[in-house]
Amino acid sequence: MNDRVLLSVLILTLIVAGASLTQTFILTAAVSDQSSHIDQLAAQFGDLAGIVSSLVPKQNEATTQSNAVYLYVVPDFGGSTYDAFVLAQSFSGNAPNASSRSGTPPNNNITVTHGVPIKFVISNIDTAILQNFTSQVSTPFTIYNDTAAGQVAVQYTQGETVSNLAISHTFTVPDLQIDIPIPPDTMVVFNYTFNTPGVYSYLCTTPCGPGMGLSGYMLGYITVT
Ligand SMILES: [Cu+2]
Repeated sequence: MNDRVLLSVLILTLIVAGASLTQTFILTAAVSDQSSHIDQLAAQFGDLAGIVSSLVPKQNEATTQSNAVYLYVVPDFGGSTYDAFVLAQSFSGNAPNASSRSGTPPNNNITVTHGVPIKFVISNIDTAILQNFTSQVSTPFTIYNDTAAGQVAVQYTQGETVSNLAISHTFTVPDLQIDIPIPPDTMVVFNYTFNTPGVYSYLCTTPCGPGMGLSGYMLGYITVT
């Protein structure tokens, strides 16, 4: 083999090796792109997937009295801007459409027994900030936030003043001075013992859209037996 042939073989080898390297690089880039895209989707739809899976197994549970009430605040539950309080156990699996007024409004009415401490767990998947809440606490509550460092609980005690807390909604029972602020993307927990049987309305007082004051959406009733 003379020098010229040797040089040609060398150049050809370099071209083939270079092409193969380029191909490997493109493939690797495509794969890592795709997995970061999947991670992004998972982060974006994590909350939604969470609520769907938590609602589905409870569809057929009886709406019996219980010492714990699990309530979700779902943005746009009844169509665009119709936010709602949703009771997991009475959700039929079909998303209602409040704006067209078709179908039956969802049932978010609660039944509890008087004299028994009831634990309310309100999970808010709405990320909107609609009001700055300032009030003196009459019913103590705890707000749970998920942060990069884990879950952070902030307790509010009776008599304490809440100042300019950024919230999406409230859980308010006007007749009983219950006024619980609900910040975006949080879980709010409080205990309450109803002393007198009767029917009490609960509602959101934050201007959050046409679901306000609409039974089955941002308004429901608590029957105390
Ligand atoms: Cu609201």
